[in-house]
Amino acid sequence: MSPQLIDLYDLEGKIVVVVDVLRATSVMVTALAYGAKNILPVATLEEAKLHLGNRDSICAAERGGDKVEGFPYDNSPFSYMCDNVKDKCLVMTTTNGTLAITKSRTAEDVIIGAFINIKAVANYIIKKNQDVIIHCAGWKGKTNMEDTLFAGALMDLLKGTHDMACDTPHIAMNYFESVRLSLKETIKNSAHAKRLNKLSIEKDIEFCATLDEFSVVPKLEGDKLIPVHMS
Ligand code: 3SL
Repeated sequence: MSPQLIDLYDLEGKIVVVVDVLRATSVMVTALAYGAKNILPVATLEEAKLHLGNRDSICAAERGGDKVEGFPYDNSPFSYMCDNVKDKCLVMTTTNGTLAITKSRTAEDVIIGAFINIKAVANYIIKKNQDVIIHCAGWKGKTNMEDTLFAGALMDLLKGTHDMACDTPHIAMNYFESVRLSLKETIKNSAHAKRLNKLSIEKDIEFCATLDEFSVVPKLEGDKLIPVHMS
C-alpha cells in the first residue's frame, strides 16, 4: 500500500509491479510507447542534474507536482507524446514513483504498471507464472486511492492464476469492485487529483485513468527501464 510498508515483504524471487498512476508510472509507459530507448529513474535531483546537457538523454524532474526549475521536462504524459523522446534515455526523478522503484530493487523482476498498460502487465505476469507484489507509490509514504485501485484492478485480472497471500490484496480488490463502474470519477476525487487540479492538468488525470492505451511493459534491467512489448 506504500513504500513505508514494502520492507515488511520479502521481494526475493518475486515480480514487483511498481505503480504511481498519478503520474510517474503513466509517464514511463507513455515515454517508452512513444519510442524512448530506456528510462533511468533516479531518486534525487542531484543525480538527475548530472545528465543535463547530455545529447542522448532528456531530463525530467518533479517535486510536489511541479516541474523543477532548470529541468526541461515535467511529469505530464502529454510531454512525451512527441518525436523528442525517440531513441533517447529519459532520466527522471519524481516525489514518490522513482523512490518506490529504488525500494523494489531486491526483487527478481521489477516492472512498471499504470491503468494505461494494465492488461499488458497482467499478461506479462501470467506468462512468467511467478509470485507478485504490487508496490503502490502512494503519496509521501501514505496510501492513496488511485494506486490502491490499480492494485485491485490488477488482482481482478490475476484472480484466475494467483491466490492472495494476505489481506491487503483482498482490500484492494474489494475497493476496486465497489467502484469499477465509476473508476474515472472516483480517481478524479482522489486527494492527488485535487492537488493536480490546482495545476490545471485535468487532462492528465483523465488520461492516466484510461485503461489499456498501450501494450508496453517497462522492465528494470540494471539501473534502466527498458520496453517489453506484449502482444
Ligand atoms: O510523486 C510522483 O512520483 C509524481 O508522479 C507526482 S505528480 O503526479 O507529478 O504530482
